Amino acid sequence: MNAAPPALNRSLKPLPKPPVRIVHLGLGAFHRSHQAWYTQHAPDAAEWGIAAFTGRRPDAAAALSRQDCLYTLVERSAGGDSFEVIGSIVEAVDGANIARLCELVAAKETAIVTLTITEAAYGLAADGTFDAGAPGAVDDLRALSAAASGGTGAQGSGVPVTPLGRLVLALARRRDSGSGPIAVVSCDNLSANGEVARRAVLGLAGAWGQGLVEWIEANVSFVSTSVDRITPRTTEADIAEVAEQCGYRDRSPVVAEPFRNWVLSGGFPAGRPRWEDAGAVMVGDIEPYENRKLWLLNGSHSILAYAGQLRGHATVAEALADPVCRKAVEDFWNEAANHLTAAGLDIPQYRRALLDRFGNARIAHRLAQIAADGTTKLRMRAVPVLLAERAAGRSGSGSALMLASWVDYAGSGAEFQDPLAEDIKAANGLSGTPRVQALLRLVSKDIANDDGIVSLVSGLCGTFHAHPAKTASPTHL
Ligand code: CS2
Repeated sequence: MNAAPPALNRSLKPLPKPPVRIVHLGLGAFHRSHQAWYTQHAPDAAEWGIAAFTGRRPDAAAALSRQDCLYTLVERSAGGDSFEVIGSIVEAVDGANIARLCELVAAKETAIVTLTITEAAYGLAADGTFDAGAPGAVDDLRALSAAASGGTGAQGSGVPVTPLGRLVLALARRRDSGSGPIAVVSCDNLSANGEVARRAVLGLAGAWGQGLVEWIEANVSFVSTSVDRITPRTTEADIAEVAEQCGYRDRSPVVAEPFRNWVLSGGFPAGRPRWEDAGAVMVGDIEPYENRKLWLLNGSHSILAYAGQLRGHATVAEALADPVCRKAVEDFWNEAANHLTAAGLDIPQYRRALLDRFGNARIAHRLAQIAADGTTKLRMRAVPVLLAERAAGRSGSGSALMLASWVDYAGSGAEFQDPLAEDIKAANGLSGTPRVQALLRLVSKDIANDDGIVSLVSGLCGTFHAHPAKTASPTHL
């Protein structure tokens, strides 16, 4: 019988352990395949270690800590896998450990806080404003007040629940410690994500009081980024493959496509790694890049997620191979391309590359994973293109079809996560056009108030049929 392979840790793989200068909120697979990879590949990697905090659950931090924060990045191309041990994360912490978060953010050496906290976690209302009455904000404000009056940090008192609540408290500690300016870098798929982060942080800080708003305005640089690397959830088969191919036990490998992209815009007042030498791109105006990625990649992902599942598919590659889904994607891309005209975007090449990336069947990217948080995602992926098409005098049916596929999916009985799940349930109690309108209102008031759009979307409902429908023929395509 073969002996069990040794566990992955820093004595097995003695990688350098740089000092913490980056704090990350949202320790998950994407952070590990993307920002941690870029940090490891920067030429000054030896100076930049990451302390990564989990979101709701401590599990990922516990698993990673057991192997000294090392993990294997499996780069999965259509032709095969390659393996690399990543060591740029040097501390993995339970997100509820607010004392450690405050200590690290307040430390002079810390220069950057990066965020992958999901689109929905920014908690802004559909019109982009901060809502102090939202459930997360109410709980956070209670906790922040307890912290300000000397809360112990024990259960419930002084421990903000949301990542942004935690960040606001940690920024207050940085101000108190006099450690100076810092950059907050949003790496979530939102347009103008730096600006969104700024609004959310300032909104909460303002509602809390404490004079923090002025300090943040003067000392915190909110950097906008466009991030890209398809990173499906790790499976038991991936874990077994790493053991077999690498000869060690890694309970937390991460799998990603070979492609990666990071565009950043904004200042780093306390310095940053030379990520550009690892392929990141620093730009003055991020909007064209951001829209290209959010619309072409994420938008078509959402179409595939809803239409694909309605037609009985489970992964991106399966759905894309279905001509009905593929046509819906191409139609939407044609609409989006009308509004992606900045020099250098090379949309035809970008589309070709996407077809290759999505078609990589060795990456089992689950549609159910992409279907989550539709109300927040569609607001950025479908609505801007739809409104721009209509403003140009065209119907916008390609973008409207993305919304219709979500409306149908929301009524299909499939289980899915959404920050407005309760409102979706209530809207589903209606029928016909009023139901469609109530659902669209959760995505954007602008479109729900436009009768032409509501009737366009209503007319497109049913295009992909209810599942199981792999064999059904399309009616509208
Ligand atoms: C996906 C993204 O889950 C989703 O909504 O569209 O996570 C997508 O895979 C990444 O943005 C790729 O960079």
